[in-house]
Amino acid sequence: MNTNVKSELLKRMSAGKDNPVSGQQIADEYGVSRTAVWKYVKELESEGYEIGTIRKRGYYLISSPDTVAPSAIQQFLQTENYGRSMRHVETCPSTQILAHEEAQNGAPNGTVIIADEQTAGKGRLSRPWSSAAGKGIWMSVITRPELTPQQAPQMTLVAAVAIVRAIEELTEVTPAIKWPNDILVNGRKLTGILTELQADPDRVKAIILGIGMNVNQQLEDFPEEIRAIATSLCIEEGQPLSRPKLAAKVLDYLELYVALYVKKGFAPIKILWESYADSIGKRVRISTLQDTYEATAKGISEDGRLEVVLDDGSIRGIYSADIHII
Ligand code: BT5
Repeated sequence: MNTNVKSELLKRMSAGKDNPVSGQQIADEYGVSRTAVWKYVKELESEGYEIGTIRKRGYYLISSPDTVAPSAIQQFLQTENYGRSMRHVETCPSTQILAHEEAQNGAPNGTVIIADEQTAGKGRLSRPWSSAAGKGIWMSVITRPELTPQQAPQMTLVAAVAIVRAIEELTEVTPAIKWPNDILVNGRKLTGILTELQADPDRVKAIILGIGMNVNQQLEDFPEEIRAIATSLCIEEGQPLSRPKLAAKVLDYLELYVALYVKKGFAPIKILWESYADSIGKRVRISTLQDTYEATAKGISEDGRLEVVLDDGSIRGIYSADIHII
């Protein structure tokens, strides 16, 4: 299916009744038949779009369904690669699993797997990720940056910066980043990132960025056990937000910042990241698989470790842990 024509059609139809889109013009521009355009219109209608027709002038959009289908997202995309190849499923255990398969089968850089619902969404260390149907953005982005496997963990921080920039652009909320992989709003978790790697010893084959964003949940949509710690953009803003628009904006910034990281190294990302970090300068409790201790967060190092000052004045760099501000 040529999603380019379909998403372009959708984009132009959004201009409203006064500016209908001529099917003939789209057909001419994209070198497809008039019937093919008509089929795209029918396809969009079957996906839940309400489309008006003005005789001899063309089509216009009356209303859109709440969907994260590729054409819904792609109409807003400004990327070169990210999100241009996209697979949407209604439901799956975890988009990470599908993304690993697709990556192994050679999916191109920027391929996105997105689901309306995950039945076994996963966090770090096999923790569960609640992924209510139709309420959030549950997606995995297959990236193939020219990085060494040692540089892969920084991609979590790159993704975090992209996500906060997208949220800032589309909403009034003030997001903060909690090292390494959480985006918080008013101290509650809005987004989690899971970075997984396919690599040879000295070369990255794919870094799969799993992004879970709570968008339109009400508090009761979250399982009881996370109601006190989770939030959604709808809860924070008091109104629902377009999931496809937000997904597209995240992909726009992700492509931009991954390119910046690959080209210029971690320094520019570090500056951005630290400007959004919630823990710098604060007293934190650090829990690793081995032990738990307290220290003061200082910043992040060039290789993405959280640097903390211990009570004896020594500095320690942490690769992986859970952090709580105390
Ligand atoms: C994460 O792990 O935060 C990474 C989450 C990544 C989810 C995405 S969705 C698309 C892709 N497909 C997947 O299967 N996963 C990725 P972690 O830092 O370990 O946090 C997990 C903890 O967050 C859980 O133990 C809960 O306490 C909490 N939690 C679970 N679901 C949540 C939600 N929807 N909102 C806020 N907190 C949640």
